[in-house]
Order: sequence, then structure tokens, then C-alpha cells
Amino acid sequence: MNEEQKSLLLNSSSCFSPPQGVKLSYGTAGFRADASLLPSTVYRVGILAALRSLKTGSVIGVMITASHNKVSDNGVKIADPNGGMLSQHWEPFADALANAPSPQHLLLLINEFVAKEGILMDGVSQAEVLLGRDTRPSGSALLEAARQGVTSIVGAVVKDMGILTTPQLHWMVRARNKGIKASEQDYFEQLSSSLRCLEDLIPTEKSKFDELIDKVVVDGSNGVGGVKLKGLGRLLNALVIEVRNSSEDGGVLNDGVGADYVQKEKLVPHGFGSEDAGMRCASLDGDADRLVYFIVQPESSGRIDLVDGDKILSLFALFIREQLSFLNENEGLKNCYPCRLGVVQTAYANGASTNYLKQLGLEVNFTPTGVKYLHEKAAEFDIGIYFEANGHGTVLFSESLIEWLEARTKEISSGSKASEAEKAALRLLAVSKLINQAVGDALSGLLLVEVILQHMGWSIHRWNELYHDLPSRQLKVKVADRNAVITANAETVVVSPPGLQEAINAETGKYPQGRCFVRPSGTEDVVRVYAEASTQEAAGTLANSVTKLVDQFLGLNSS
Ligand code: NG1
Ligand code: ZN
Repeated sequence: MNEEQKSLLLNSSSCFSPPQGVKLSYGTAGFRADASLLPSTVYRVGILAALRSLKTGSVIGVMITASHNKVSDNGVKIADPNGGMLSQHWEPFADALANAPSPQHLLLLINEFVAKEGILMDGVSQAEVLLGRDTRPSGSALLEAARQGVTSIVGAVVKDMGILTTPQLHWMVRARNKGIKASEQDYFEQLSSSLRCLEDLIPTEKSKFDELIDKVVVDGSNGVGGVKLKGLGRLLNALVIEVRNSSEDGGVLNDGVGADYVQKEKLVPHGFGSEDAGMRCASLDGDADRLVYFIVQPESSGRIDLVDGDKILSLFALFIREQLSFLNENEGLKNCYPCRLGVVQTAYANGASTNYLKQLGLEVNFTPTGVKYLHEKAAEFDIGIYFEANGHGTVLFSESLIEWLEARTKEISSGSKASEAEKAALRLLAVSKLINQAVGDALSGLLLVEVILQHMGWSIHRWNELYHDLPSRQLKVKVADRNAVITANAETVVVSPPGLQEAINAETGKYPQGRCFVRPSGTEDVVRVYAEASTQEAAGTLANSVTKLVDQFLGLNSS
């Protein structure tokens, strides 16, 4: 590192002191904390992003958001060259950077790391970082901190992409690195044109809808998703999207609104009421990477029927499975593609959804919580569909399948009537363009759900009837040290502290269809408890009893 670089880093880092007595860790969603604690961390993540860009020779993204968490929180995470999460191999460096106590320590760390990774800091190599943020009031100052971090590395430039959904930024990073146009307009155009392609291929006998089915009402969680959905909606022909709880409506972000609230509380979000009973409603989270649907129950009970990420996954799996069967039906060997379709869930998936998917003959895989694990597993298939019950998920297509589909659809001669197999190939190709290949994306997910429902000629009620969720309950417990809980088998079994799993088993055994697991959260300082049973009351009692067990083994008063 030359003198110019050293003094640039020392000068700029002296403006950002790390918070005293707080240890930050790059969890499943990057760094997250109260926004007042974050300027130094975000500045340092800016440095990390510039180094990552130098190392990979690619564009890197930095997104400033705390997703579904409260408005006073914020967070920061990196988008890697393929648009995915930061390589796990760099996470320890992110932790060390964030917690370095002084500018001198920071410099030392960077020096060691660049030497180990063989990163050239010669002032000649170029780095580029795209910055984005959600609508949180703390976002603009934190974006500035990120900018300072990036530009404290010689040769690194910043592009401020402004207020975006998290998936938009990931999409842009991926597109830039593929040499594709990557503006917001390009994103909207790709989504709307692939949707149109799918709409044009809807079987004619199914394309008749009453007014109710044509419209979807979306809760934007008082965040960025609502604004973007309005922009996208203007480019759509057939689909009518009514947006409520958009950031400019003045409500508080994620407060009694949004996908997390709707999924966890199973209550009607603000801005919705009994007049919406029976309508097709959807909810996004604060940065629009989660999507759930819901039906407001009649009368003013305030309750909803939740159509969660598991049901979105099931709908996508059904549609894709149908297209694959058309694709290979009556085809000679030459035209067949031995497509491996896999689905990926976590322990939070409702047991009824897993049974349903298995009954369809699908390969169901489980990973620990955290998008990076699901994404990695799904990428092993030709078509990998992953969803968390909370509504984060997408459908990944292998490069070789896309190439094959492109070749297959090029053969379709204009003017002649496409065969069922050709239509299926066109549909799958359109899905691969519509659905975000980088991360779960509520906007593209919503368009895909909408067009599949039209394709099937299904109401939300018909969709919801695919299977019946087992009643479930989620709770959280504050403990002395959440990392004292160590789990195995995709987080379904506690291996430490000893004895806790046996106690959970004994409790769970008392309930018909009982299932329960506990795990440390990656984004909050709590242990989460999930319980399922044959009735809502039983699921609640089981969750409560296990919460007490966690408290006995690890509670704030235990050593
Ligand atoms: P943690 O706090 O680790 O449970 C939560 C969600 C994850 C994922 C991350 C990232 C639940 C139970 N957990 O993680 O699924 O979405 O946030 O946002 O919903
Ligand atoms: Zn989110």
C-alpha cells in the first residue's frame, strides 16, 4: 500500500469511530443495528466493497436497509458479482473490519488482508461499487458514509443508484457484470416484457375473468416496494395493481403493516379492512424482497387467511412441473432435456407444504435459515425453486437449461402454430427472465404469481386450497447468549446446551402432529421458537412450554 493510499485511509477513517462496547457481526442479512450505531460500520463496508471489486474485477453492490425491522434500525449488506450474497469466505474479514478499534488497527487489517488475498492496490486497478438504500430516514447519511468508504480506496468509484428495493440493486449488479443494461428502466422493461410473453401464452379457454380476479391489492409496508410497484404497474397491460401503504403515504415503515407483520401475526395490516374480505391481497416487506398473499376474513375479526411463501413455492412448482411435462411429451430424444427440478425449504416451512410437495413427486431439500444457504442449494438444479415461509424466495435456472431453451425457441418458425412443447419452452424462458435470478424479489414474484393464477384460471381461494396449513406459532426469547444454542440437521436439532433437545422432544411428544425447534436468530439478539400442532391452541401451548425450557437452560439469569 503506497503512502497516498495510507494517508487517504487514515484521514477518512478518523471521521468514523466505531461505537463503544458493541460487537457487530455480519449475519445472514449483513450488519443490522440501531441506525445511530452504524455510520462507522457502513463506511467500513464501503471499503470492503471496493476491495471486493478490486479482487474480483467486477462491479459490487452495497445495499443500505434493515428490511422488515423497525424504522429506527438500519443495516448494510454486500451484493457479490453474480448479484448474490457476499462470499462466506469474506465474512470474517467484514466482522474484523467493523470491529477494528482505531484507524491504525483498520489499516493493519486491510494491509494483512490484501496481502493474503493478493489484491493489487496499485492505484491503477479500477473498482466500481453501486450504492442503493431503502426509504429509511437514516439512509441518506449512511449512504454518504458508504461513499466515503469506497472512495478511500484509490481507483474506486461509486455509482449512487438512489432509493431502490434490495432485489433491484442485486439485479443491477448482476446485469452490469453480464454486460447487460442495468438501469431501473431496464429492470422494469425486462419484467413487463416477460410478463406480457406469459400473458400471451395463457390458454384461451382460461383467460376469462371476472373483475375481482383481475385486481390485486398490495400492502407496500410503508416502504420502497409500493413506489416501485406503481412505476412498474404503469407498464403493464392487463394486470391491475392497487397499491396501499406506499412510503409516500406517510405511515410508519413496517409498523402494523408488511409481509413480516402479516405472516407472523396473521392480522389484517393497516389500510385494509372488512371491505376487502375475499379480495386477492398481497404484502411486501420494507425492502420488497419478501412477498406473502392473504385473504381478509369476512366480518371485522381482523384475522386473515395467510397464503405464505410455502404456497407461493407450491404454485410455482406446479406450474413449472406442468411446463416440463409438456416440454418432454411426445418429443423424440433429440428434443428432450433431462431437467432436474428441485425445491428448497427451511425448517420454518409448514409441514403440510412439505407433504404436499413430496406427494407431487418433487425432490424437497432442507437448509438452515438464511437466503444464502437456500440459494446455494437451489443453484444445484436445472430449475431450483426456493422459498422461506416468510415469503423470500425465487426460481433459479441453470445456464445450460437457458441456452437449451433459447435454442429450442429459436426453431419456432414465425406464422406457424407453436406446439404445446414449444409453448412450454417459451413460457419457461419467460419465467427465467421475469423472476429475479439474483435474490428473492417481491415485485417479480408478484407478477409471476398473478400470471400463473390467470394461466390456471384460479382464484386466490382455489390456490389457498392446495393444502391446509398445520397451525403454527412463533415466539422469541431473550437469553444471556443466543450463540450458546448450537443446532444440527438444518436447525431441527439442538446439540448444545446438552439436555435441551431431550426436553423439547418430551414436550413435543405430548401433541398430535407436534413439531418444534429452536435456533438463534441471525438478525436479532434472540432465540426463536417454532411450534406446529394439530390445533392453534396446541401450537401456542407447545411454543410457550418450549420457550420456558429455553429460558430455564439459557435465560438471562443463567450463567
Ligand atoms: P433470523 O433472524 O435469523 O431468524 C430472519 C428470518 C430469515 C431471513 C432473515 C433475513 C424468520 C424466522 N427468519 O432471520 O428467514 O429472512 O431474517 O432477512 O423469518
Ligand atoms: Zn426484506
